[in-house]
Amino acid sequence: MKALITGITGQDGSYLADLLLAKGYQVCGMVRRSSTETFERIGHIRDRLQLVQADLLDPTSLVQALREVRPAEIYNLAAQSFVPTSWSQPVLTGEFTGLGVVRMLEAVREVCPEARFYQASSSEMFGKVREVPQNELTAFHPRSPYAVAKTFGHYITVNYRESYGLFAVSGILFNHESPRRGREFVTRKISDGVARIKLGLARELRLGTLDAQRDWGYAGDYVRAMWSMLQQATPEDFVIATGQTHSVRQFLEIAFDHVQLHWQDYVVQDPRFLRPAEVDQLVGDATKAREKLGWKPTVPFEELVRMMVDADLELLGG
Ligand code: NAP
Ligand code: F7E
Repeated sequence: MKALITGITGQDGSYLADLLLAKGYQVCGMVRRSSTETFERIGHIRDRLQLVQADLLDPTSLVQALREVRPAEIYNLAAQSFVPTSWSQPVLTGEFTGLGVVRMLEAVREVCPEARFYQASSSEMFGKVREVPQNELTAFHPRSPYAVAKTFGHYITVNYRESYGLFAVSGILFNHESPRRGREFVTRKISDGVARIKLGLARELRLGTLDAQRDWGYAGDYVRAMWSMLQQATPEDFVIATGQTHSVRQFLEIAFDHVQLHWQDYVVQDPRFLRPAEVDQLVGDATKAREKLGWKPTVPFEELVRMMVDADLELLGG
């Protein structure tokens, strides 16, 4: 089996590549041209991967990449994925995260319509939530340019399945984290900040709202769900979540407790990190995934927080 992963250099791309290699797949990653390589997360498997250069902004490059690889499965994980950047760069976010999906789908239609296609949709589409918890039937109310772009990506995937009979599925994944998470996201910002403070490398940690609540899971568990969705007899969309929600404040408490410090002594609330529109609380209902995919999360919240703090302590030499 041959799989193509767009966004292989990102958090999820690297865990998915680990999983598919372990299953015996030939794994190919789509990477964009850069003056410096961004292969930090795939360094440990670099010699087992085929990499092709293409960009979501350039349709010809996508067609060429698919012609070169001829994948049986395509995981479209590439996107501008940081919510605050979507307000400062809304047009680019729309291009990457929204229109990038239809460019990929058009390339699939042209080159390999028999391939199975996974789209990385997001719980951010629920935004100002209509019901609690959120499932596959919950209406969307996106609250950022990122979420609006993801909503387009979601519906265009559904539409190409219904219009052209593609095996195209959309995974509506709630927040998932790991030691490979980008440092600007709140979980990694906290685990990195706690490690720096503990090691005497920093004195404070500046954050936005501490009240926001998220359904946080472990990225290694979530890539298993992506793969399972493409192994089903019929293409369907799934919510992937733990079913539990915690506040940023609770994340802070566990992270600082783990190194025997009090978060109140170090955390400074900084209005620069507040958003023009906030998503206050997300919590997912993954009953369908449990019943049809046999999927369930394996890493509880407290363990995830401690895992991330320990990894950052080790990385910084503590
Ligand atoms: P990430 O770490 O930010 O990785 C994003 C990837 O997209 C990187 O490999 C990046 O490449 C690539 N990329 C960005 N723009 C591109 C372009 N124009 N052409 C080609 N590649 C491009 O994101 P992640 O956390 O792994 O998330 C994976 C996907 O799931 C994203 O679509 C994200 O929006 C979505 N999602 C994430 C979560 C979550 O909690 N993590 C939840 C729901 C959905 P460079 O290395 O070159 O920058
Ligand atoms: O924020 C609050 C912030 O940036 C979580 C992406 O993977 O998951 C992610 O989106 C919460 C928000 O993730 C800071 O206001 C407080 O309420 O870690 P985040 P996100 O926006 O939930 C979804 C599912 C995706 O699809 C996205 O791609 O934490 N918060 N203080 C902060 N957030 C950040 N980043 N930095 C702060 O200082």
